[in-house]
Amino acid sequence: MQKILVVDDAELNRELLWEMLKDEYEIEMAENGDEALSLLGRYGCDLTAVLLDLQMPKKDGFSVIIEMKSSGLIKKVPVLVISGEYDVEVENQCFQLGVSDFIHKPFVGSIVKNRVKNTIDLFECKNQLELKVIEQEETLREQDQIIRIQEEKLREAKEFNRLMMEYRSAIMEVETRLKVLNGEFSQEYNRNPFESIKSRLKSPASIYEKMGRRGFPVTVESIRENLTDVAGLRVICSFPDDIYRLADLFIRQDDIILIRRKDYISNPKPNGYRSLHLIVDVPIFLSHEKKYMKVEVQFRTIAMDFWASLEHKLKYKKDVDNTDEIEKLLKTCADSIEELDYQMQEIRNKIDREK
Ligand code: 0O2
Repeated sequence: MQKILVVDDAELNRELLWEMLKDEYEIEMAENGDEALSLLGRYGCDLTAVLLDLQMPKKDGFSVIIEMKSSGLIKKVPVLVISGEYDVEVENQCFQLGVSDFIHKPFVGSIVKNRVKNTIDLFECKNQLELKVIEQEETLREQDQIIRIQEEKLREAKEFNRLMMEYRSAIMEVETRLKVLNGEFSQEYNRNPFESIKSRLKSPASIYEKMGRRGFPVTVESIRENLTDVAGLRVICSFPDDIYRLADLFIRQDDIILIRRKDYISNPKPNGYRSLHLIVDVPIFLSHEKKYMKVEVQFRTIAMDFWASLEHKLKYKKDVDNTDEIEKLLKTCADSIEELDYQMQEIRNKIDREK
């Protein structure tokens, strides 16, 4: 049963209302404002309605209404004022404070019942509507947030894809320049300084991993600034001297900016790794601008490349036993490869001289 609170200083009125409403509601009674407030404090929102007389000794009905308004309870529990007279000003004041309706004396059973029931129903409808509006506002806020996140992701993806397009263009630029040099050599000296070119664009997962490992934020600007090997080319030459000749001709081109040169051929890594690495800034020509992109170009002989591929596999294979022994064997192979590369180069020189 729904619980209602009847507040009236006149016992007769309380009895009358109790008689009229007892079959439909569980009724709490108070005979003044103080008692009413203490019952409101005890039951709060468990009350379905409050029937409240205005004129009472000690604390009057107005004070109860004002306290219910300031605690916000008047928005949760409807108040029907029991009034003996029609006073427009008083009624307006009550409505402004949040009172839901008036029941005028003398009480007529059917009118009281209907007023209370209608007020409770209307109030519940109003509350449910308000709740729906709050829920919809929350849903809208969440959807707005999702849309903003998606917009941001899309924007980032667009910028990232553009960056990748620029790196791809830089790879094409370098590849073309090296192929032009190869073509010229083939024409002029009847030989090719390089056998093949491999290129690769670093995968998003590798980019993400490397940026994280180095503690850089993963943004387009930061990738552009901090990574030098998103665009990578590997130039496979037949002889060591071709490597230096080709690399020199390439970096002497007047719009290529050399950022770093690491010569692991004259200064091999302790494991035996040999290659010449160039980090360069290469211009690419876009519809509205010329942009410099960082590219890593590795030069190595066929034999060095064969060695590096095998060694790279070992590095990333966690389940290989006897790594010490394999590393020693690889080092020995690397040294033999160097010897072999220079011997082959010597043979080629001899052939050239014979010619
Ligand atoms: P991956 O998977 O080939 O891309 P950097 O990483 O370039 O900023 P680092 O390591 O000082 O800094 O540059 P370095 O020494 O020039 O190495 C760059 C790349 O050269 C490596 O890239 C390898 O491709 C290759 N490399 C260098 N050392 C070795 C080696 O001992 N063995 C083999 N097989 N390759 C080597 P990543 O990013 O390490 O690997």
